[in-house]
Amino acid sequence: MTPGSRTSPSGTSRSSQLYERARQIIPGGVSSPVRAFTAVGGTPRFIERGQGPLLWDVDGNEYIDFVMSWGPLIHGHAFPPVVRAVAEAAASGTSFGAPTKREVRLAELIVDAVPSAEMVRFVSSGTEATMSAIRLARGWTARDKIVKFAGNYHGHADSLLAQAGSGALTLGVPSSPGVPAGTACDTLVAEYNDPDSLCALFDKHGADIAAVIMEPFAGNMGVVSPDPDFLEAIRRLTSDHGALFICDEVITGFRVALGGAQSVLDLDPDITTLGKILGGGLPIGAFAGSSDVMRHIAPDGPVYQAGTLSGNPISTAAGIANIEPLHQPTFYEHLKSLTDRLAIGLTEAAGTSNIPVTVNVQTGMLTVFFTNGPVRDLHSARESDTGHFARFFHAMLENGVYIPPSQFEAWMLSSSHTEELIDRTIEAAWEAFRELAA
Ligand code: HOZ
Repeated sequence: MTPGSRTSPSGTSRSSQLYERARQIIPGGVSSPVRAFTAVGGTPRFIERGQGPLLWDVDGNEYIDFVMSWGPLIHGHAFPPVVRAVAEAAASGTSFGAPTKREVRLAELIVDAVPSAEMVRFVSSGTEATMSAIRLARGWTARDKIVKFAGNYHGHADSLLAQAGSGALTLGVPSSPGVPAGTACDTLVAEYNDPDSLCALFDKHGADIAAVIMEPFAGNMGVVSPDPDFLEAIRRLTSDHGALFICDEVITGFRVALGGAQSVLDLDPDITTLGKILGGGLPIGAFAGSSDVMRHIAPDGPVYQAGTLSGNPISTAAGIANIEPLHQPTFYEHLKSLTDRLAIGLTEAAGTSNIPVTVNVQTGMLTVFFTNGPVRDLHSARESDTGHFARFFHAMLENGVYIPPSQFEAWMLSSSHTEELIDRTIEAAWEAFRELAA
C-alpha cells in the first residue's frame, strides 16, 4: 500500500486479539500508559516492524510514523549504522558490568556537543537520569526541596510526579498516588513561563531549594517554548540562592540542535539530563555537568549512584552510531525545513475548517493544539479540545498517519521523512479536518 493512503485493508483484528491477550497479563495491555490509546479510544496498534519513516502493524497496515519511539529515532527506523553497530556489539558480548571504550567515546561526543557538559555519568533511562540529577543537586547543596514546572515531565521518579505532563497528564493523574507525602512536600511547582510564580517560591523557600528542573522546550504538555524573561529568571534565582539549574534535555538533546536546546537558547545549566536520541532506540540515559558538580558523584564523591546495565555496550554502540551522523553540516537545517513544511501545511489545512488550531513547532518536533492559543503553559495547553484531538487522531490513523495518541505529546520527525511523505501527511490532515468540520 502507498504510505499515507487509507489503511486497514485487513482491519485491525490481529492488533485487537493481541490487545485482549495483553490485557489479561499486562496492566492496560501496555508497557507504558500513553501507548494504550486511553485518551483517544480504540485499539492500540501492535507494531510488527519499522523502516525509515514507515511503520507496519501486525495486520499489515502501513503508516507514516510521527511517534518515532517518542523521540530516539532521529534518523528513522532501522537506521543501517545503528543496526550494524548493535549487531557487532552484541556479537562481542551484551553486558560486562565493567568499563568499555565505547562509553568513553560516547561521553566525549556528549562533552563536545553539549555546551555545559564537562563530565558525564551513564544510566539506563531518562527517568534514571533526572532522578540521579536531583539526588546530585540535593547532595551538592545539602538541601531537600526542588522546583519543577506544571506540565513538565521528567520521568516517573517519586519526587518528579507533581503536576506532571506526558502520560500522567493524558490520564489525569498528574500527581500519582503512591508518592509518599514526605517526598511530595519537597517538590514545589511553579507555572511554566511565569517568572513571578518562581520568584514567589524562592521568596518563601529560597534557603531550602536544591534545584530547579525544567524542559527547555517543553514536549510533554505538547510543544511549548520558553520566554526569554522566564529563562533569565531561572538562571538568576538559582544562582542568587545557591540552587542548581537542571536542564532536562531528554527530548530536546540532539533533536533541536546538536548542542540541544541549551545551545539554541544560550542556557548555562549546572546539570543536563539526556536520553532518547542518545541511545538510538536502545535504553540509555545520562546526566552531565561541570566537573565540580559531577565529581560529587560516587566514587569520586559521596553521592551514591550505580547500575548493572549502565553504559551498556549495545546501547553505547547504538548511541555512537546515532550521534556521529548528526555532525553533517546540513543535518539540522534539513530537519528544520521538513518540520516547518509540516507545521505550515497543518496550519493551512486547519484554516480551511474553521476549527481553532494552534501549531507549536521547534526543529524536529511539533504539536497541533485544538485551541486558538497562544499555548504557552499548562493552563493554555489544557484549553485544547481533546474531543477534536481524538477525532483528528483517528482520521489521521485511518489515512495512514501515526501520531502520538495524546494531545499532550510532541510529534517527532526524523531525517528520513521525505518532503513527499510530509506532503502526503498534509493531504491526510486536509481530509481529517474536512471530516471534523462536517
Ligand atoms: N514518556 C513518553 C512520552 N513523552 C512516553 C513513553 C512511551 O510510552 O513509550
